[in-house]
Amino acid sequence: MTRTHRIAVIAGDGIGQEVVPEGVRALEAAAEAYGFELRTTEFDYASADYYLKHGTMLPDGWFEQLSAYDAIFFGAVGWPEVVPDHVSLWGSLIQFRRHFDQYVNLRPVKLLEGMKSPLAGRSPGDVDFYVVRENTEGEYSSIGGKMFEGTDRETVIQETVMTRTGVDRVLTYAFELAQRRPRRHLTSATKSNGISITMPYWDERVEEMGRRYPEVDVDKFHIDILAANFVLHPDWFDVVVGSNLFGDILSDLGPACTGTIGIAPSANINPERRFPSLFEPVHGSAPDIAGRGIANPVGQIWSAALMLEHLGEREAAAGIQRAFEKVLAGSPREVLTPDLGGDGSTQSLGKAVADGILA
Ligand code: GGG
Repeated sequence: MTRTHRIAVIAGDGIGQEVVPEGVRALEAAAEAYGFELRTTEFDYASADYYLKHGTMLPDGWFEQLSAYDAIFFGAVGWPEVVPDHVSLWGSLIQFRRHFDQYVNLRPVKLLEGMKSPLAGRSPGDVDFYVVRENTEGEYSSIGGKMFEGTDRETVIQETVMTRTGVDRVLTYAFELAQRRPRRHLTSATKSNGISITMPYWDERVEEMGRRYPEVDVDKFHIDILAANFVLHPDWFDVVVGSNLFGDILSDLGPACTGTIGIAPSANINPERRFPSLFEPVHGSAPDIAGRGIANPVGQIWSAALMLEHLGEREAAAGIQRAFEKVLAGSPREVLTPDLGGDGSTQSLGKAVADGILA
């Protein structure tokens, strides 16, 4: 019997419109090469265009509509000329993450053959780790308010939320991931000297969890020196777990150390599979290059591989991974996008990967 996967495709804003078709091209090639059926449905919401027409980022009934899919394949959100960034993010991606309880944001960081790391003396194999970002609470909270607006007593407050359930479940995911990796090493990111309530709480939970996973070697770092060590010693890391904000920052910094964030993928996962998980590149809508056809599609294509792995298509996921790694390692300039030192396009790179999947 043919395996069928129903995928909701949401390209969103800016370069999301350019890289998502290349991700879908890779998925279609994988379906053909590995013998499964892909049923994709495109949605135009979660975009500035939709907001302009409807005054909202999402339609009524989006939750029921997207719940009917096995996964969501997402591009990027953000077009600040039209919608303030916090309105577009809170009106779309954060709704998906929260309502579908996608409490793990898994972001692999890997220096691949052919990539030019800005770090001196680093070669493939030296950088190969995961950032596990808490994805439903933490610093991304809408609890707070403004007082005395427009006066010199103007006051703004925004709270950080950490719940025991929320912290423990993402730590459990990270510890279990570390336990399956050969090095069994977990690094926790906090700032417990300055942020004196929530961050020491996170540290306590790490210590408690560490007692349940004695075979995992645990390091705790303050975020500032951890960021420095991403640049100085990226080879130290295996699984790095952090709060919503710290995980977000580290998962841009990590890929930047490999040469470009254009290749970085992410999986917003509901590990219990009660709801669809969402797969998107780490990068945003990049208004500075949108519409020029030069965005790197590999972050989107790698996200497609993570999605297939989540859906149980392990061989197909590995096939996509092999294909883009080979293209990055040995393609002429005319295939590669400018962030990779080439003068090719989103489509030339996407096509080369799809051809590789089918080869
Ligand atoms: N594809 C990811 C995307 O659109 N990112 C926009 C952004 O600002 N995201 C913030 C976040 O991931 O929390």
